[in-house]
Amino acid sequence: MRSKLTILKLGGSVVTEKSKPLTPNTKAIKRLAKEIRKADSKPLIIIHGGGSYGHPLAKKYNIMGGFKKYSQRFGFSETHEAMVDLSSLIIRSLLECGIPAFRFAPSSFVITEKGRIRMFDLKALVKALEIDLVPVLYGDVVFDDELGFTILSGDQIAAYLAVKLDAERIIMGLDVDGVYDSDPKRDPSARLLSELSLKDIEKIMERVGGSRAPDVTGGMMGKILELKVAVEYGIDVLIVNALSPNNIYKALIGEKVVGTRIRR
Ligand code: ATP
Ligand code: IP8
Repeated sequence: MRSKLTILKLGGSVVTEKSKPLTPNTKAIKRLAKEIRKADSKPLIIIHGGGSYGHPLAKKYNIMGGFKKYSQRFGFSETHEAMVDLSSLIIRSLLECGIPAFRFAPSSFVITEKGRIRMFDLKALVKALEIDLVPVLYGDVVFDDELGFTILSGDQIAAYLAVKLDAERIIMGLDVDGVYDSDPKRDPSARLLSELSLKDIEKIMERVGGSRAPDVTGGMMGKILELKVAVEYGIDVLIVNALSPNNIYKALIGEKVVGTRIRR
């Protein structure tokens, strides 16, 4: 039987101003905390992305490509600290709204191998869920068996946890209404795909072509590639626009909301 666990991923495009380095979207963070409180969905794990906190630093120091020179160690630490800062802003807002949020820094208990999760110590996380804490994780720098270190995305964490903890659903909050047949920010005629099956995903991949490795594909394609694993396992995924007020609330309470539903 499913645990009823919900995994909520708040994209970096929502919790930060993605085009302005180290700029949070404080208004969205505070509103989302209120929506999450109002929905009172339990058990819940919140994961957030890097946006303008993690990505510019990770790029500057080429953390994704692995440990090549000693000077990168400062970038490794700075990227992590930026994520801790962003996470603190989010956790503070959640606490102020009466949500018992608790930080789990992935770099402390996850090891990857060529960017894919190899070891993930779930014990403390499970203990936290047992007492109704709301774990907050995020895309982070991580130690990697092959690369020395790399970047682990919040999307990979979301799919991994959903499968390992037998979650009921993953809700992804983004700055667009869902998955379109092309990037809606570049193509004004892009159409929203409100329902997607695994077969549809295969077709979309074929059309996009080339970018099959989730750790190098950015934006929506990388996301879908990561989520595919959870969908294959039977977990429902709902992608909604978290910049539109009440969408996350509605999604959490199971009310109909504009978005993309991905099912097996
Ligand atoms: P982060 O990685 O910082 O957490 P995020 O998860 O919020 O960010 P992005 O990685 O920025 O989200 O991906 C969302 C972006 O993907 C949208 O803003 C959109 O411009 C872009 N995109 C590309 N192709 C598509 C598509 N087919 N449908 C919808 N969005 C798309
Ligand atoms: O934004 C990446 O996580 P994502 C986090 O979920 C960093 O892809 C540190 C760039």
